[in-house]
Amino acid sequence: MTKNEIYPKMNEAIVAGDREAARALAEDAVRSGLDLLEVVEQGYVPGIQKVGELWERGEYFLPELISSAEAMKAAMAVLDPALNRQNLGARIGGKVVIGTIEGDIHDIGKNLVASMLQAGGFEVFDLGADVKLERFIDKAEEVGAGMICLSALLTTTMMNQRRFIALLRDRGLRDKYKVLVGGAPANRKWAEEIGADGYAENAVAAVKLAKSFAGRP
Ligand code: B12
Repeated sequence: MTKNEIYPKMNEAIVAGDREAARALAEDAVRSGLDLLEVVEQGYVPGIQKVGELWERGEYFLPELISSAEAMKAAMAVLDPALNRQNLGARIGGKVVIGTIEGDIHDIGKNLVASMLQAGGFEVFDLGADVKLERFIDKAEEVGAGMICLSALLTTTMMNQRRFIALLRDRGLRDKYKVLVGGAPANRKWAEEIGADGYAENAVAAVKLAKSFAGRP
């Protein structure tokens, strides 16, 4: 299948919450040697964005959302190891700790950013979702990370991004780490306001920014 044939099918599989199709199409993409970063951004991400719009218009409810999220995870379970294989030996970007912040269980966007960072040559420590603020710091200290990435999808939990930076300051560690924030309610102005080092609106932009912090092209 060509890109023009397969991307709309990936999109449809996510919107329909069809795990089996999402997984099979991802396997097809890997076999065909497609650019997997492009597959994620142009094949699957528009699907989950469409799901968000349907939810906002009241056409989708929780069960549909969960099915679509599961379909997205099924595709990423195939793509992640393949993205890693493409970049074996290229772990030159440094170590990154990432997670969805305390109180927030949304992890699709965070997973995408983690996958893309990994594909971009970073060693990624993904703490999952609903991660306590202290745990980000403990992990970063433990593994010697240079960057901490905080995802938040709720206007309530984005406040924890601010609290996290305050906590880093209190512990005298603020200058030790680059802190990147993201998630739908965040923006550049928010990042500046809370004293984060950067904000990126999607996974590709996040990788670019992380590379610039690591001094890489
Ligand atoms: C799917 C979804 C769910 C799924 C999550 C499944 C999962 N495993 O993640 C389920 C059904 C579980 C869910 C639950 C809830 N949800 Co919900 N959910 C969504 C939905 C439709 C899509 C989110 C998504 O996955 N988007 C696709 C990804 C790819 O985009 P993304 O997350 O924004 O990530 C991209 C960028 O933001 C960026 N990025 C993300 N993280 C980071 C981090 C860094 C460091 C950087 C640099 C970049 C970056 O890169 C990503 C890739 O491009 C949104 C609607 C929307 N428009 O966002 C609502 C939405 C976020 N949910 C909402 C709500 C209210 C809830 C619930 C509270 C509902 C409820 N009453 O129970 C619960 C949350 C419970 C909790 N404590 O967390 C609201 C939030 C409203 C608000 N202003 O706070 C939204 C906006 C829907 C709405 N309009 O009402 N939800």
